[in-house]
Amino acid sequence: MKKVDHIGIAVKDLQLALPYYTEVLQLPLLGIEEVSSQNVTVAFLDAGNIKLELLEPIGEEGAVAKFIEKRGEGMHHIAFGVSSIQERMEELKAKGVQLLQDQPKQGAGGAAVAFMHPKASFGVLYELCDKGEK
Ligand code: CMX
Repeated sequence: MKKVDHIGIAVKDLQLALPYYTEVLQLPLLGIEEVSSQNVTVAFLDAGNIKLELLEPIGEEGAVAKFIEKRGEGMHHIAFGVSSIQERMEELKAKGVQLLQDQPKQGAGGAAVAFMHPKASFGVLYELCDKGEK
């Protein structure tokens, strides 16, 4: 794992949550994007070395909607920036780590993403995020 790329935070309503981040904490808003493969609308904020990703559910079926229903708003996942995601996934699988999919999916900004089951990571949902950078 090269570095933490972003921290995902589940919110019920992006428009309600954003002013806290942009006006109170004064973090620059980098962009807002709908990620239909994950049933979320996301907003990225610049927090120095890493980004914060606010995740608002679209509909009631996705992972973030379920998370908020069960656990409320708050920290949802930590994303590691990686290169060659398929190889990283194979390495993790060989070490017995349960991944949540066999193939990477398309995430925000066109990155290839995959998740490790939180049960495999002592209660933390980790994402691998490959933006094609070396
Ligand atoms: N962090 C830590 N633990 C989590 C968690 C999270 N974000 N989400 C669920 N869990 C825990 C639950 O508390 C539960 O633990 P217990 O069995 O002790 O109660 C266990 O994992 C199973 O969870 P669940 O509520 O039964 O929910 P599901 O099994 O339906 O889904 C998960 C959990 C992680 C498999 C699902 O959320 C998933 O597939 N996540 C990956 C995709 C994703 O999160 N996408 C949204 C982000 C998109 C983006 O960044 O663009």
